[in-house]
Amino acid sequence: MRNLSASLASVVLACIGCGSSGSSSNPAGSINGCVPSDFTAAPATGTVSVKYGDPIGLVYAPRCVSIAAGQSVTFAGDVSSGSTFSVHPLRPGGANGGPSGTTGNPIAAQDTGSTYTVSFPAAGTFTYFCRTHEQMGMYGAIQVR
Ligand SMILES: [Cu+2]
Repeated sequence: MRNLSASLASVVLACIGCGSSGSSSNPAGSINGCVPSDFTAAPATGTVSVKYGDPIGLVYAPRCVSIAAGQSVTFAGDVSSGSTFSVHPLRPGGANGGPSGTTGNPIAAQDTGSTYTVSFPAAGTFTYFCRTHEQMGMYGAIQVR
């Protein structure tokens, strides 16, 4: 009986993790958890920073960002918190097999280092995710106008 209780507790805990990251952050019609109204406009000039990993957690922030064509985005992990691409491998595309967005995604896979800057020359909606934590809601999208 003790083993059964422990098993049930594990299942419950696992499902709490699923519920908090899955359906609620990836509504129907969204792309990597972003609906059109989610895309926050970045400052009109300069490089936009998207943070990831600890200390903010298994997320990208901002998750849904809107930039102008020609702007760049820097994915920036806090090394002192252990947030690198080794821990959070960056991948272009739709998380959990979802829609990948506009073709010609300029984001390249990253497995080492902690910061990566990528330029977006053309309009579209470009997706990315963490290969390790995509099922936990670690993904986002960049809308280029
Ligand atoms: Cu990750």
